Amino acid sequence: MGRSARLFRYRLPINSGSVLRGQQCVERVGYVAELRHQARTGCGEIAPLAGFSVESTEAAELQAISVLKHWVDGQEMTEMTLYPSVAFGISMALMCLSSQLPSQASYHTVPLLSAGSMTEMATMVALAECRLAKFKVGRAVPEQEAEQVNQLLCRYPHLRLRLDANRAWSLSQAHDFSRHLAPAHISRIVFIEEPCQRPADSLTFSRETGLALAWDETLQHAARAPDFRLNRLAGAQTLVLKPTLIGSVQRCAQLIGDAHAAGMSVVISSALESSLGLTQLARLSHGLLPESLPGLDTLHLFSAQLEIPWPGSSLPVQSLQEQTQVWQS
Ligand code: OSB
Ligand code: MG
Repeated sequence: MGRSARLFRYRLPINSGSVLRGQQCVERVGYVAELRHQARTGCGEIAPLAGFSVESTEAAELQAISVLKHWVDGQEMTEMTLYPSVAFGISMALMCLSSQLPSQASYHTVPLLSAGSMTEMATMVALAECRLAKFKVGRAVPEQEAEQVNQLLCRYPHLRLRLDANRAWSLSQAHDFSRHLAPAHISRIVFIEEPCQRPADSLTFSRETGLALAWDETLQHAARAPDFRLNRLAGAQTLVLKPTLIGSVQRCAQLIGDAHAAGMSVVISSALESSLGLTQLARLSHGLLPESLPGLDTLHLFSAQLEIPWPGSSLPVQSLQEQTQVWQS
């Protein structure tokens, strides 16, 4: 067959504080599967995210090894039910092996802002020439956060915002937030992700305020059901799709097609992958969603990149060879 494979475990220092409330992590652990066939190679990242993925790191490692063994032996893999992170990484490695992943991408993602980053000079410079940013809310008093959004939109008249509350609010807190938004700003909010603890409240909030709604947690959760149907997610304008939490590239493509058919937009987003996974997600987004800007601005949380640098990033790059090889065919 001429097939061989390796699995690497990486560990990279990260400061996830501004993105993951509560679930701080100081080290990101994940895997890279490397497939070889004759002179070609393809890599994919398998990195379950604690607090978001159902599978543990250890379970993903065991399953990845078993899938790689199957592949090296030339066995059919289509019948295997895989964890989302494993399905994503392996399908991505296969795509790369057969040169199906577009080599082009736009590496302009949507800058990720939080209240803390707003005073930083680098943020101000980036915003001056940026038309779309993402602002994390649901961390402080809703009224104050609305004020911050107002200030931001006043200061940068060309800016539009995606907001993300990660289900932080009750319906009444969500209304506290929207009441303090300047009415002229409502239309410059492209969407708000998961405003309320309960999805039903998010739907009510969106209907009552005219703020467009995006599902993130609700999508990742609903997509786990074996009988998942997209019509369960009706009422939102946008789906935020994290491939590491959804599954194979083919499944992501199917979901995107279904969402578009139902009149919804889709944004591909990071689950804190390393630069290797993030650059692949940028290429995937370019191929599947050429009109949509992905939410991949999470590399700055890391202190190092992995093997494939993100264009323009000055972070040091660790090679795959420096990581732990946990399996080899
Ligand atoms: O809440 O969207 C989230 C990253 C890891 C886990 C959860 C989330 C995120 C992000 C990624 O916010 C950035 C983005 O979507 O723009
Ligand atoms: Mg989100």
